[in-house]
Amino acid sequence: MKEFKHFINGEYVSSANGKTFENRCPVDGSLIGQVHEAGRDEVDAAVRAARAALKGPWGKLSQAQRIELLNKVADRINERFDEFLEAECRDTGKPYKIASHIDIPRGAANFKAFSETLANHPTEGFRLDTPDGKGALNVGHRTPKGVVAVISPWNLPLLLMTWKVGPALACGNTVVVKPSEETPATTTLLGEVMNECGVPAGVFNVVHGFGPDSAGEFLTSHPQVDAITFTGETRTGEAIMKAAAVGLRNISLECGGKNPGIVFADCDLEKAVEGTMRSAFVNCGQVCLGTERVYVERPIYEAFLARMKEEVAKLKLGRPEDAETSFGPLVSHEHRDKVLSYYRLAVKEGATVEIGGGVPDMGAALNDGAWVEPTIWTGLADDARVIREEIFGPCCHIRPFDSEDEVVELANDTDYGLAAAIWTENSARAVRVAEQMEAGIVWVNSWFLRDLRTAFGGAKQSGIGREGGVHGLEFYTELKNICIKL
Ligand code: NAD
Ligand code: 6OD
Repeated sequence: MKEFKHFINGEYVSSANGKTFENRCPVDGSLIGQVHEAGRDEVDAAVRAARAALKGPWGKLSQAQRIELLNKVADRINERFDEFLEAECRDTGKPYKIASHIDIPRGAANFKAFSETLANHPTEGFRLDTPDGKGALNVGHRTPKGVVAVISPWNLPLLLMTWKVGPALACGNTVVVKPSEETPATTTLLGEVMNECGVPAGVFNVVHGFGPDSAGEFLTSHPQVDAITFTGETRTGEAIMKAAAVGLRNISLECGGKNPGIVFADCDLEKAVEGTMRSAFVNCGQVCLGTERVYVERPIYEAFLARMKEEVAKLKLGRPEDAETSFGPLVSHEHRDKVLSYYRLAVKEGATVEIGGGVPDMGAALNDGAWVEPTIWTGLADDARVIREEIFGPCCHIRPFDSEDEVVELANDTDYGLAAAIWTENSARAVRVAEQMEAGIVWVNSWFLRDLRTAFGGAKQSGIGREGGVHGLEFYTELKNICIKL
């Protein structure tokens, strides 16, 4: 039985209020352990530790020394790869095959990539002509924002948490992380790694708990927090934005999506099927960038649908550690209830269930897990709730279209604006359509192909701000202009 404690000022601590909650494995519903739930006292202690660390040894390190430490953290995650992998897959149920290629390697890479970006980022400089002819030099100087609150979700727990912690620390900030209540394990383990690598106490802190009236709310409303970076649902983002308004704290929001995939008749059909399969079903469809609306040009619509159904039928449901498993359970029974409510709604709204639509029989050992079938629908109206609301499950709706203008309008007809995927061998068309997408990220003939130097974030209700590469510098640092009269 595991016990997940808070990590504050370099030490694992219990909650003074004695409150804990259960952490269960979604594969079979078994109990993993108990998680301590932070009260205001633990959150306050974590924020104070983070603030003190800004002025301690951490604040005195040069950029090169910080980068060296963060490289060590990345290496140590890789040395303890199997422990991170096991912990992540137990919490989420995701297949080892996927987490060992995506989640854990990116968890490590996030500590290297941003350090490199920072090390190579030029200082801004302008020479100003002045009436006396002597001029002035303007030099941009960046300082850390201070204490950054990191609120992360459960779908890619280590990847999405380190995607924020990596750049925050590279820029010299300190952090207090509140991981999702569903997935406390890898964030807790990272505390050990920080200590092993000699990261000073108070630089990386973790508090566990829920959102409202719990650790999430206590942290985001703490007056000593200077900036808040959040990944999660749009409605939660709204609540956090309200909390950030008090004291005008900086905020970065990476929220939900209802992303379109656009498949033109001139695509490479097999590439488009393979990419759309991944974008709809990898991680059991629990990826914010995933494709829940697929639009296919009419001449290849029937062929595309048939190939998708063949591939869905081949998905191998099973235990995370089995080498053949390509499809795991949803993260929790609570999330399964939500996804299944959309499965029922789709039928009520008139969908044809092309494949799936229910709960698979996994056998006695796994039937208490949070399993659902991968599902494809057709025939829904464009204003159906299933087409408009984010489901965050292994499902997509496939609809034919007849012209480029029509599909651009359909794709953009959403409150969200995170990502889009376009499948065509016509590069002029690809660029033309990509430029019209109301989304922060557009992939052409690919999906989730990540270059960490690029901007990441959403338009419309998918978020505010951009992280990644130099864009993270804007959020994680304060840019000061120093003007020197010559
Ligand atoms: P969620 O919004 O329910 O929870 C995210 C985190 O916020 C959790 O740690 C939760 O405890 C905390 N939280 C909840 N209410 C809070 C409050 N009032 N104050 C402070 N903290 C609070 O999201 P989730 O269910 O964990 O994740 C799924 C959602 O995340 C989906 O909508 C998905 O699209 C989105 N997501 C977006 C991105 C992106 O990069 N845009 C990436 C991954 C997931
Ligand atoms: O790859 C990333 O950096 C990233 N932020 C991915 C987000 C995935 C959403 O579920």
